[in-house]
Amino acid sequence: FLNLSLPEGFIFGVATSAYQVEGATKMEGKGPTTWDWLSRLPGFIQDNTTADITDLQYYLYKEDAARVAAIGVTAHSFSLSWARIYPFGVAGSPLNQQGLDHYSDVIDYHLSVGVEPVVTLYHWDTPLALTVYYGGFTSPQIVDDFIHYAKTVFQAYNGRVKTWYTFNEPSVSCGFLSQYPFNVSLAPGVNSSTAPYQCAYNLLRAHAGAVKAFREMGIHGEIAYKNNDFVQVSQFGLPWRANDTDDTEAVERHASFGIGMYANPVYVNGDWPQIVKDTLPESYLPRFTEQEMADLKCSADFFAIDSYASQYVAAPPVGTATCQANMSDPAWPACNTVMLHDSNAGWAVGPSPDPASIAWLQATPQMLRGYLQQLMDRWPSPKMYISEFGMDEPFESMRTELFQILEDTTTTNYFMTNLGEALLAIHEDGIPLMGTFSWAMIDNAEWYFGLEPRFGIQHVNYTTLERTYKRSAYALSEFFAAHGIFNAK
Ligand code: GCO
Repeated sequence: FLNLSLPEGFIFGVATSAYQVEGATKMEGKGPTTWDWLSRLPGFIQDNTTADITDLQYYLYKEDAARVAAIGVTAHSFSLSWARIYPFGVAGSPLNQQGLDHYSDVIDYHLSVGVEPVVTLYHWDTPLALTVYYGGFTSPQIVDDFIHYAKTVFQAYNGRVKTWYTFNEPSVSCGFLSQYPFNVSLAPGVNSSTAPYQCAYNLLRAHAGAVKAFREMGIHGEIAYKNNDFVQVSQFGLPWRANDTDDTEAVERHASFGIGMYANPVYVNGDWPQIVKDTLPESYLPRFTEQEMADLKCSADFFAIDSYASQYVAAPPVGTATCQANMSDPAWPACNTVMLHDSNAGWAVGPSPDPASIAWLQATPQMLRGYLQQLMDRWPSPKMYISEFGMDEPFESMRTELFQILEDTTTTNYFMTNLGEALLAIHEDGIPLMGTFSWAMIDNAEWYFGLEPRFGIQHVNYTTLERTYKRSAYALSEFFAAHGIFNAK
């Protein structure tokens, strides 16, 4: 008989990020962000929407917090918009008190309805001034500016926030730099093939510096960053042929050039993975000083993973599988890993036949246990969160009536299957998982893809801004209540 209870204090969380839900992009002293600008470039966002309004959570945060409290949610992971607090981003430039006060109100309101505020400092929305001025994270100047901003918010919200993140998915914000159209011209001295590595180097030093300040200032709570994989968004690999040495090496490279670029310095030894150092010359990838390594090592109190999809990794050629170019490892041949979706595994969504749904998201909840095990084997930590998981419902955009849209049965199945695997991971494998955060609390602006993909467990009518729970919201509520986790406030 399996004991399938959840540990006491397990978090029933939902997640959002500032750019994706806040709207109000020009209100109350906020400076423009790089995404505010990018979303105005014709054709940059697939459906030509901006996030100027999106959910208007900037003004509707009380409704949103209360609505998730009502279904039992115990935490909301959201990000602060740096440009609301420092409109120009630069250390020593004017502070926007209204922005700082706004998030203070947001935090207080969440606490008043029993929803723990989980705060991320940076979820990709760089103040535009920093991008224009010095190329954002491709410049070492960002390190001091970020630490300065971090200290301001630590001080302001200390004692009210228990869980903090410096960065969301650094491998995505750094990795996709090379695809931004402005990157080369706006980052002097940094060419687009080295940009992801300069970014990784600067971002990691900004992370370590912020965590050092957090600890020196005696800030209450725990801090980490949110991991994900590199080669493609959130895809993690297991070897396709279990005992094949080529496939095992492919997995090793995939992991090292992916999560390992960030997790190795923070959770292992303060340094880049060996395989990465052996491959990339210093001109590509700056080396850390002794002091930087000391600051990086153990600069996280727990391990957080944004877990969406996983695939098998193989060394090519394997059957008819498509070849995946590895943008992070220039020393590898163009076709170095093959990403395979296991269509025999009994859970095969994606790439969805629905042209409107997200192509990269190949949901494979049946692989979650193996995935979590690999993470803990490679980058051990006393505590783990699934800081995001979710999917957009296939064919949702083809449904015309709200009552049809609300029946997000595939997404519901995805959440339930993942949570079932999570229970087994906790009880059978001893994974120290202490919370999961569903992406997303509500439908929102999905970066390049605009408003069309709907990841929310609540539907948002973008004309009236009305929110409605979907099937998945009720299912999550019932699952957690049945396992003794419910916001009783
Ligand atoms: C991410 C993201 C979210 C996305 C989500 C769905 O961190 O990748 O935090 O911003 O919207 O992953 O694609």
